[in-house]
Amino acid sequence: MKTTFDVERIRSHFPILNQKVRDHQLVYFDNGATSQHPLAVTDAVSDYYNRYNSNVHRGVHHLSQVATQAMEDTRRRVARFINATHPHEVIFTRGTTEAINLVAFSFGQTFLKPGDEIILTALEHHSNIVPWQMACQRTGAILKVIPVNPAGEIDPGDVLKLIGPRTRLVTLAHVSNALGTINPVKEITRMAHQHNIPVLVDGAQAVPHLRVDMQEIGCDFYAFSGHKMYAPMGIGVLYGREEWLNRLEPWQGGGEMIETVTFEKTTYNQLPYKFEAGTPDVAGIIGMGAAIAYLADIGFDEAIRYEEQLLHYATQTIGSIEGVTLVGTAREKTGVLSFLIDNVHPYDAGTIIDHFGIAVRTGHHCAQPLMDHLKIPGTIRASFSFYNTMEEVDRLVEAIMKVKEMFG
Ligand code: 7TS
Repeated sequence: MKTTFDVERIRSHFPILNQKVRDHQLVYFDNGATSQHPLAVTDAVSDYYNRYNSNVHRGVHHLSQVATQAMEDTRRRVARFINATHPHEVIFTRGTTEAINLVAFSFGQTFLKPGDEIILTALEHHSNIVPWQMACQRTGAILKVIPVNPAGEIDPGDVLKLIGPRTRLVTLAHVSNALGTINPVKEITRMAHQHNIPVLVDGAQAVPHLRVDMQEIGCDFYAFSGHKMYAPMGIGVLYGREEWLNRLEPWQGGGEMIETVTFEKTTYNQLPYKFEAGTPDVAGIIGMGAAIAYLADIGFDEAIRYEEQLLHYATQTIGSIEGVTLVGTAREKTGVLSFLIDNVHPYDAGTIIDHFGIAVRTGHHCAQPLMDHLKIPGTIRASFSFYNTMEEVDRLVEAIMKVKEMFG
């Protein structure tokens, strides 16, 4: 298959890819779990530690000012990247998980009462299930689940059926980590808003593969992780619409989130600092800024198109192997190919595939309710990045043939 995307040049930016694993050139198909990092990101992080490491917001001294400036530049860059209205709608968190927990805690505390309802889908990652269950335990609210069809799609009509007078929030993944389905988040947000219900979107698997635009989607909250989009581990973002963030109480107390403190009373800082208690991960934030700049440098739109071709090629080649069943065949998909091999447990298949130096993930992908819904124990999941190649897909095809031979 022909493509104009210069993948060899891109690969040279990722030194980790150039290594042998079990005597084979590494094929890294576990990008859904975490992506690798270009030199632009690791250089930015080491530059921070080597040249201007300092705590932010607290010092009048030079280094502190430089670090603070770099952090706030990144906040503006993130805001532009996702088309937020204001930089202060970008809250830095440890990742998607923490971002969702923040909303589940703060929103739950103020807005959930016994018998209230949270709507979510059957294909959520545990990170977008468990925090809501915990909020329900604290408040007496309950969860309502949007079903998934055998292709791995949700029907917006089902959302409408579930919305009722007690619905307080709708939450769903933009892209399923287990199946790759792109959910109709814009349409669902519009439906929820017609009933004045806020929407949280888990964008962990979307941000690396799609252009996400807060104005276009229209959602009230959007969570994502740096480490799945070429930025360091331990940094992530909660986008929140200003009016919603202003209505929520802080969820952690500490330095930086306050305006004044006495033993009698504390008043809180303005956005975004109200939600950023304690010393932030400045290096991670700077690395995230570098990752976004990197995506712009390589031509993110072209990279996205290339990933589409890659997924298409993998779907065709792997999907046509006899005895392989694709799991998740939604019309709109990105990033992920999940499959099963007849009579082979996903774990055994993954172990053999690893012997060929190919990193895939096997299991329930932190989406156990989805696996139960589909009545399968798990899947083998190849998840892609723009640094993967068609030849690597061919290597996976060969490895699958070997698995079949061994279990034949
Ligand atoms: N939401 C989705 C849709 C995810 O895919 C993940 C991580 C998370 C939330 C949690 O992100 P974190 O960065 O806070 O951990 N997904 C996966 C995965 O598919 N394999 O490993 C982690």
